[in-house]
Amino acid sequence: YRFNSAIVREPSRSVVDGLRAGGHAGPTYEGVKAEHDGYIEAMREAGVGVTVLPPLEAFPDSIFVEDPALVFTEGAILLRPGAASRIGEAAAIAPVLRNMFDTVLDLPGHGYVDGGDVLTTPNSVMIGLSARTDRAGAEALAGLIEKLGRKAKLVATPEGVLHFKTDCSLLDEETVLSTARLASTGVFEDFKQIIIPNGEEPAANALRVNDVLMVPSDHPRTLEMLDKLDYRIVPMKTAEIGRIDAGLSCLSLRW
Ligand code: CIR
Repeated sequence: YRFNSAIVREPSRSVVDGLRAGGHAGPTYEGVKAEHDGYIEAMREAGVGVTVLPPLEAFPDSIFVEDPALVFTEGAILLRPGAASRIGEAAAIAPVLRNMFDTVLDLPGHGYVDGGDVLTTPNSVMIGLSARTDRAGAEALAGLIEKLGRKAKLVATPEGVLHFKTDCSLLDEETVLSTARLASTGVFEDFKQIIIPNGEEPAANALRVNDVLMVPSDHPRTLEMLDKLDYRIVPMKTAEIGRIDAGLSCLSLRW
C-alpha cells in the first residue's frame, strides 16, 4: 500500500454508457468527472505522482484503468479484460506502460483476467475467479507473476459479485477489509480481518495509499468502525461511479 506513482484516465463522455448489472439509471458525465477530480486530488495529497491519460470515447469503461493491466514495481502485465466491450483497453494502455516500465509482459493464451480480480498482498498475489476472470486466464497470469518473483494464488469470488476486489481491500501488510460473504469463504484466514457491517457492502472497496485510507462516503457505520481503529480516513464520493458497478480501486494503477 506504499505507492509513489499512479496512472488514471479521464472519463469520456461515453462513460454514461458504462457497463452495469441491473436496470437502474447510469451516471452523468459531470458527476463522474467531479468524483474523478476528487480522486486525483486525494491521490496527490497522499504523496503519489499521478499521470493523467486522455479520455477514450470508444471505451465507456476505460476510466477504470485497473482492469486492463496489472503493475508492480518490478514490471507491468497487460491483461485481457473479460467483457467484450473492454478488450481493446489493453492495447490502448500498452504504449503508456511500455514507456514507463522496463518490463511489460503480455498475458499468454486465450483466457481472460480483469485487474479488479487481483489483490496484491505482501506474501502472495490473489487472483479471483469471476464472471470476468476465467481459469485459463488466471493460470496464465499466475505463471507471469511467478516469473516476476512473486507467489500467486487462485481464489473464488462470491456468486453475483463483479470482481474479487469489489468485496475486499488491503488495509496494511496483515489486515484486510472484507464483506462477510467473501470472508466466510476462508480466503483471508492468514490475515487480520475487519468485516464490513451488513448492508454497507460497497464500502469494502476502500483504498489504502500511504498514510491515507480512502473509504466510500455514504457508509456511516463503516466509517465509524474504521475511525476507531486509528486509520487516517479520507471519505470519497463514489455514488456516480457506483452506478456503473465501480469503486475506488478501479480508478487507478498504482506502484
Ligand atoms: C465494468 O463493468 O467493467 C465497469 N462498469 C466497472 C469496472 C469496475 N472495475 C473494478 O472493480 N476494478
